[in-house]
Amino acid sequence: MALSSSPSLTSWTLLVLTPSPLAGLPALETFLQRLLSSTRSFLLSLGLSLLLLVGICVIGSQSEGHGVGREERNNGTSGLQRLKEQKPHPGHCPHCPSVCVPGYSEMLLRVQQLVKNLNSLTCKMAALKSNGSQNNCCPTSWLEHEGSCYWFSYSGKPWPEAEKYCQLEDAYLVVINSREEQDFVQAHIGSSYTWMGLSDLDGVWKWADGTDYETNFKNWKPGQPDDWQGHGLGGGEDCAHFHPDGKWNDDACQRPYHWICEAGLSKGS
Ligand SMILES: [Ca+2]
Ligand SMILES: [Ca+2]
Repeated sequence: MALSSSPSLTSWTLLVLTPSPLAGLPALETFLQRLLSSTRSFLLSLGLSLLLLVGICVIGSQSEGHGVGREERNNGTSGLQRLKEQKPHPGHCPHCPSVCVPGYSEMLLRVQQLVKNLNSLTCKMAALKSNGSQNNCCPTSWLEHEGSCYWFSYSGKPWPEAEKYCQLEDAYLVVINSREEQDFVQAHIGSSYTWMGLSDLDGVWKWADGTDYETNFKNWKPGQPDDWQGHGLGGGEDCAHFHPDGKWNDDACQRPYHWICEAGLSKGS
């Protein structure tokens, strides 16, 4: 009875309770606004933390500079160099290493890491805003270094499968172009035997991205490559890998070694 006596109220109730096909759009907008807002807040707080750390470093450096005196200034050592060269002083806190106040060098490393994180976040924000058209960042979990992105595996695969894995990631097994790149990779492979993008499956050594083998950087272990056939796996050794010390060896391609993918910096997601 009450419903039939209030037709307009019933209509409004139905209108409010019936989901509209466009109702998701404002909610999506609100969600995106909140997402952007929270990201901005995060960036802002990260920036403030960075400034605070830089301030602490500068103040600390200046206060120490008063005690260092003329000798160091005469030697021309900059405050930054001193921070880089300074080693932790175990005598400060011999019985509580886990709770020691970080030294300047450690603080400098943290500041540098914060700067890297901030750059990465800024890059990803720019990519988000441009809907991916201006993407110069490495994907999450890839390391950026000197214009390339690197991904280090946590498991092992035969060389052909590792190469396939990288190709599916729009990348290739790592190509070492310089001593500098060798040092970077070497610092991240730990104690694992690790495949690189170098093979001579058809009898001629070739890099995975077409880099010329003869003129390119090399770091073979003495006596390698030797195409050894005594391993009993059939054939010789046609795929190159890093030893834990960074030196290269050719080995049977079916061995399940770790691997590294490399891609240009334009790769991102
Ligand atoms: Ca390379
Ligand atoms: Ca060998």
